[in-house]
Amino acid sequence: AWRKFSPKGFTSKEDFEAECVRHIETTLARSLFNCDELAAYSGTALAFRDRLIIDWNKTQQRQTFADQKRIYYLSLEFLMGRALDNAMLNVGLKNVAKQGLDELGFRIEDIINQEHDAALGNGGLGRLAACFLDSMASLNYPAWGYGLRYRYGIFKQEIENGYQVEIPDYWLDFNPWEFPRHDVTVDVQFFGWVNKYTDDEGKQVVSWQDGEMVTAVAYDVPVPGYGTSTVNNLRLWSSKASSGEFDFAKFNSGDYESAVADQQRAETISAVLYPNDNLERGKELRLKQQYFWCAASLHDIIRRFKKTQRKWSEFPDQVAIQLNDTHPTLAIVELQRILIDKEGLEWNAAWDIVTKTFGYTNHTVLPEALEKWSVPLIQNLLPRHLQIIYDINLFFLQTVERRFPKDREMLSRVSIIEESNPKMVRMAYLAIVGSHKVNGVAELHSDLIKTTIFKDFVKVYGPDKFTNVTNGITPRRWLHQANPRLSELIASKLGSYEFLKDLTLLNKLEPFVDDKEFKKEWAEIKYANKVRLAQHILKSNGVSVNPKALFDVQVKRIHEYKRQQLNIFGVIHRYLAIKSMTPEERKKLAPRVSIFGGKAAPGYWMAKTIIHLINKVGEVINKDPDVGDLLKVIFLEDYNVSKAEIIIPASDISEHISTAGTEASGTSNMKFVLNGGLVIGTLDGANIEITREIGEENVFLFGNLAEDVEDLRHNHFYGDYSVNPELLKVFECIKSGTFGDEAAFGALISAIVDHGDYYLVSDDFDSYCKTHDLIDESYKNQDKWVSKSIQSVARMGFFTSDRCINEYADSIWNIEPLAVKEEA
Ligand code: 26M
Repeated sequence: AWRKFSPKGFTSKEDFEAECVRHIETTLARSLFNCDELAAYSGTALAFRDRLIIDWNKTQQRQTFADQKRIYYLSLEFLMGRALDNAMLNVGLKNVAKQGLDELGFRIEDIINQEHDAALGNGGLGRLAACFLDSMASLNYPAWGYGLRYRYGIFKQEIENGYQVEIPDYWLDFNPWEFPRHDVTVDVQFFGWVNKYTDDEGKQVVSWQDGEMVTAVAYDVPVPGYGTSTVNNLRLWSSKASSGEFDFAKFNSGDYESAVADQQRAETISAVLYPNDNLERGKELRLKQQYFWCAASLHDIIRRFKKTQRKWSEFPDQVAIQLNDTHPTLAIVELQRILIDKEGLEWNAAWDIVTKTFGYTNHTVLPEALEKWSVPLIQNLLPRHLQIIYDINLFFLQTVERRFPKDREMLSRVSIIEESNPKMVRMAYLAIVGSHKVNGVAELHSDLIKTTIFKDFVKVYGPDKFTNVTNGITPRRWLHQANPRLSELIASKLGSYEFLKDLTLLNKLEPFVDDKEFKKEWAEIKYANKVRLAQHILKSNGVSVNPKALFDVQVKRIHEYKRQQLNIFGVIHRYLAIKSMTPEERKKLAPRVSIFGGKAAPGYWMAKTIIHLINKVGEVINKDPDVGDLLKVIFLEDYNVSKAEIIIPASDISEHISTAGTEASGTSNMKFVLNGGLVIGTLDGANIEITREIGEENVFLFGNLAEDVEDLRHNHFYGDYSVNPELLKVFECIKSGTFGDEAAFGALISAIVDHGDYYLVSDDFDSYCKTHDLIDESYKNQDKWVSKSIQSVARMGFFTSDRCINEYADSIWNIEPLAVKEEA
């Protein structure tokens, strides 16, 4: 009977308004008289949240009742961005809200823009996790995400005098999308010592004693699917001091300050997201974060498993855990510890369960990004885990020895322990040994890990343990939400929005590649998106750019391997060319806007220098009267998910120009092409598969191949080698002070001239510039350009994260969707 009175949520415009107002007045206790856009956002979010909660509860009940295998996606990063627009899309009442807000005197876009991004991630890896959650819910997989509830997400970037400045991102003031579960807690132990003894019955007992306890508190975030009532759960852990007797004793004995200090130390664990991307620094607090989150998540998963009353051997039939990079590798050790120390299983039986449960995804081959933790650090923080790691290694090396007798070299190469000083635990090796499947994130990358960093493990386990799952992106956010007009145009030709669920249907656009009317609308939408970005640029940078110019975009984390330096050197090269042209020659040139965006890790000095150079080059070029509209250089501050949603639909060309073999996949390449942009790129990561799908004629490829990189690097030191002369002219220009403060940029030049040009900037420079000239020529033929754009979109079906998740489900998780009977 209570169901009758339970909130069903609104369906009409009037009911929406009533709900929105009710929430503003009662939930938020605010007067309608000063209802600003933030209040309207809050009311709208709460109204949609109510609708989600109903389906969320049902989904959780249904999944519990079905009692089948679940997938647990462990990621230290979930780069979710904003939630409201996505909630509206999935609930399906955006239009109702639009009309309602209109009547209340608001524009829905302004209301959506009030929301703070949930920026709990650095870049590609974190955004991939967010796309995966969207796909798993949309495909009705029973899936949970587990992560950390950072108080501070990735820092906000400001540019001051051309330099990056980091501002803390405190984002939790008002977050209607999280639900604190103060009753769902796990106590997590650190430090202490290991006690091995024989109990009264003569049994060997191992116990991890004393140390300190920190409590993990669950915060749940609903993850709605598109076109389904499935709403999955993202569980984020927050740290707080345990309210054990220990603390009470301190408070009571008058040691108030130290008790408060303990509390703060506990809360520090989930305080801040580490802002590194592809760089490992071995900080103790980072290891604490990792264990805290792994221990809490595993405890939670086991608690749920135990309710089913099954035997331990059935654990892998109920639970699949996917490790997003090596960051959660301690979960492997923790599960083994629980099974043998707490549940009394034999080592082998336990280890069999562990390896059947875990899968490991590798996201990088860069050596500086591979996690290693020092043995003394682990010894101190997690003494029992270190013993188990040594045992895992011992048993592993014994099997290797049986297969490769007397190959001592092999043993030391594959050992989980690196015999350095101090000794180090190689987390990727531990992740491989503890998982049944290891995957890379694009074909080239998956091949490379098998032939380079993990080649010995292919010899040990055979090739079948290693597989590829090429990344994908969710077309809901990256097409429909970011580019509603393009989505609508596509739907008008395809007859429905079904392509948002089955992206391969985009191939039905191919017949329109030469349709005049369709091409006109297609081009108009791109132009409108460029006008919108131009407005944004004017507001944020004070620079007026011509929306008719070719928009050339590179937005991603700043890293030497991604080669933003190649791009800005190319821009300077273009600037010099323009300066030396006659007015007649200039008239023939296609106007360009070079747009950059991205954050540098705060400690990554070279990356910060690249940002500085881009900004200084922009200052000079943008006010040079010889150049005018022919070239503008823009650095967009604080690139994040919601900025990406504006920038990506507005690009004509985007740059994916990493040194071949270094970018595992890239995912923004997929987003740009799906939005009708063309790409310039190296034969790296997913660029290769994108080219295969959309056709070589639709991609501007350049540069050396991955297979040649090693020899080229060698040649820089030992061959008859000289830096590209056109690039040297660029360096002369910088050194002459054209962009001010020439000393500031010396390191960028000497990395190439004096230090071996590790990223092959000089080797690829000529090919890069010539390809840009080709782009200029192609852009002049707008008709052909638009056809390429349409044809590319038509062939992008493969790159949906739905396909990707189905591949994981089939080849790694062995899990089926849970059918939903939709109510009439
Ligand atoms: C390491 C140590 C301390 C703090 C942070 C880190 C760390 C954080 C993020 C290390 C690596 C991190 O992410 C790496 C990453 O984003 N890799 C990218 O993954 C994408 C999804 O698979 C790929 O598309 C990109 O090519 C790859 O660079």
